[in-house]
Amino acid sequence: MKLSETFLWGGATADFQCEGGYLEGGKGLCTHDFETDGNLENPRAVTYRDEEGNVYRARSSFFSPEEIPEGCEPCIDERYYYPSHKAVDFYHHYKEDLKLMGEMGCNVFRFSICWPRIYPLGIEEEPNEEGLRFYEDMIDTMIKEGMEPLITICHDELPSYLAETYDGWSSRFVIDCYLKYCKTLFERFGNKCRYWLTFNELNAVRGYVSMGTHKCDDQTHYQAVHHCFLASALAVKMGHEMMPESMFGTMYASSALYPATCKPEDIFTSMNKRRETLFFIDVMARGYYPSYSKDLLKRRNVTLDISEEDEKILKEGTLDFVSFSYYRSAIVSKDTKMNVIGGDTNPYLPKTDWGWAVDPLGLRYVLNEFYDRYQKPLFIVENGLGAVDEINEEGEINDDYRIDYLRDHLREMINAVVLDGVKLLGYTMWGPFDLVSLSTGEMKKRYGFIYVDMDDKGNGTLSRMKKKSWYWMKKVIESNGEDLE
Ligand code: BGP
Repeated sequence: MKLSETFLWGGATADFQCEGGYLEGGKGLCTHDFETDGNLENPRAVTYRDEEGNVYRARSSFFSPEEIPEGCEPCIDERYYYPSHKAVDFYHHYKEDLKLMGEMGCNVFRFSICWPRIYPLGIEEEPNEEGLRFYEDMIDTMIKEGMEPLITICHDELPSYLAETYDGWSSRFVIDCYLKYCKTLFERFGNKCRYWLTFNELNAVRGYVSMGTHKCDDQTHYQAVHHCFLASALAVKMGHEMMPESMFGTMYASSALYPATCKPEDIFTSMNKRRETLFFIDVMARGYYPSYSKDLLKRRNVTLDISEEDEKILKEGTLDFVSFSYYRSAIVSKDTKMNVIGGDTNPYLPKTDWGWAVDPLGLRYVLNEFYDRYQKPLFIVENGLGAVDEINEEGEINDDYRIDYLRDHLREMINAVVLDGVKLLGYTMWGPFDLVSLSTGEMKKRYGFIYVDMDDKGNGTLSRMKKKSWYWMKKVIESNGEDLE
């Protein structure tokens, strides 16, 4: 039951969920900087102002966001709390955090670069040197601590100027801005980084915060997604030319999807729903729009503007590996209403405090599904348990529930590799140190091996502390997955 000696073990983060320092180092505003906190009952929202100066909120949940009406502009209003502004201050704590990761034995670290730290507005001729220096030092630090970088070029965000001025990815012009940004990263970090992800979870995001589009309708969304497909393919092609050893992926929000019953209608619907989400990775991994997408787009009344040149671009820039997040699974029946990802609750599975079904076998299921489908190496770039952690009287955090979750998932991951023959490059656990939740904006939904002293409103000392799971994971990595007990 052995993983290969070159297997990569590490953690994964996103800039706006951990960095903070939102106006430091010459950084421009990012779409996430307008997003308030929230919780399960009160979703996160973007604050925006109308022409008379009145402030409103638009739900910015990445599954089903609300639009920002014409003539209104996103704004920052002092009555609200915006988690990305401070996050967990990784901007000033990265040396300490990376040291703790290195000490744990990690040999890879996934992080995203904040686009407006490099191009504050997105349209400048020259990049912001201070932003480049920040990431350069961070990369050098992780290499010194024994980790190789895995860079997400664009994690659900963009410079807000591109959103305000060009309506984000709905404009083809943003492809050029993205490519200029990629070229800068490849020139500067290409000799230190092998693995790159062009985007994060295109199959789950929509609307202003992630795509920079003010409208959220299907026509706007799928055209914007098409522009992301082109940007990804062009970046892959350029990356291969500039860095022959490089390998490119895109992060796909997985989650296993099962038919709710053995009724043929449920099974057929579940296959169709699965395709609606796999569509995003199908185009980027295979290099063309699959035949079923004609019907998928027709049902949504979407007519895409795709040229022959676009089709050629998609073919020439396919991904080298398929990377994905896996947290949960869901079921689908003929009557299920779902918005791309999601589905109904499986009565056979336990749930987390945030209602996510816990399904370790589902990880083995999707690993097999993706390897069969794409025949490309895979990379699990997010997995983990969001839970409330309590500090006991001895000042420790005994997060056995997290250890159980990870152990069960890692066991199935190893089964998929060793028994089923899936080719897997590595595993990066989501949020190795506690950070802000993407979906709810809370701090109390913690994933980390390392506790960060901070609450939902940003109060706390920001000090870091190892949880029990840190010691457990260290043993797992040391034994290359053989010691899971
Ligand atoms: C993924 C995102 C991450 C992350 C994770 C956990 O979809 O790529 O950014 O946050 O989900 O989700 P949450 O933070 O909502 O618990």
